[in-house]
Amino acid sequence: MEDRFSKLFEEAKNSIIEGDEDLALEIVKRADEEGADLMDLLLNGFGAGNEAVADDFDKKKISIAELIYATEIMKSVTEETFSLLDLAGKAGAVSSDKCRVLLATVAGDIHDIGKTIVAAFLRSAGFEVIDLGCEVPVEAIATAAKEFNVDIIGTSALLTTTIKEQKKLEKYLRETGERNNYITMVGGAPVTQRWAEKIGADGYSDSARDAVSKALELISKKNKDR
Ligand code: B12
Repeated sequence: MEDRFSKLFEEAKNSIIEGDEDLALEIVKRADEEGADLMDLLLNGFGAGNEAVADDFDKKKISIAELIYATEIMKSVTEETFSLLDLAGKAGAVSSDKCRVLLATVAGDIHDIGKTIVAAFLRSAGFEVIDLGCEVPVEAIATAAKEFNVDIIGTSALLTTTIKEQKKLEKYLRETGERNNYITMVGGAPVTQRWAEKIGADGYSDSARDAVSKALELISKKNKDR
């Protein structure tokens, strides 16, 4: 972040903590006009606010209603940022030699903020992304992967009770003989490299930035192995 924008980043953080949607959207507009890095602002300005709210929720300082409210503002800000960066729903805008990624939050899980950020990073790196949203059952993920002929399937799980869906997907793909058609990637707060290895997924990352480099690494490895 450039020094001249440090106040703006602080204001962005506070707008999420204070739950002030008008101010948050006004900050995005101002940042765009002033030439700030909007993705940096989203992740490290508004994102810092999101983390602070998450911490407060974990420490029981705020209620679930306040958390949901802050989350909704974070989503509006994310949408506004993506639309200014022309990243929203860009599937199809990429040439056919670019890699196609299917993303979904697994069945029983409604957490989609992290996955949406991963989708935006992949799109900005030139990947074509099909985002199936949240609460997506394994069978639906596999059907869509085949229909869209994707290279990578990435799943997100935020609950200790739902990460087992990632294991279920690996098993399903193996049993239906489709496992070798795809690279699989897993993510979400409770997911670890160890978990990825245990279930037989090809890649794991704990951040959107690393998800892009991991995806590129796995694609180039697959191309070499061909
Ligand atoms: C926001 C939030 C919510 C919001 C979700 C809104 C939304 N649309 O997403 C609301 C309020 C709706 C919610 C509901 C619930 N939540 Co909640 N929630 C959170 C919270 C505070 C933040 C999650 C978040 O957005 N993080 C920010 C993003 C950017 O990070 P991220 O998701 O980890 O994603 C990054 C990486 O993991 C990675 N990544 C993510 N996905 C992928 C995918 C791939 C392929 C790759 C490569 C990488 C990758 O890149 C991302 C970007 O850097 C967490 C606490 C926490 N500190 O994590 C609890 C938390 C996840 N929730 C929790 C719980 C229990 C629930 C509820 C069951 C209700 C409740 N009692 O709170 C319900 C779940 C309902 C359901 N069926 O899903 C628990 C889970 C506990 C557990 N061990 O299972 C947590 C940990 C809070 C807690 N300490 O209790 N929640």
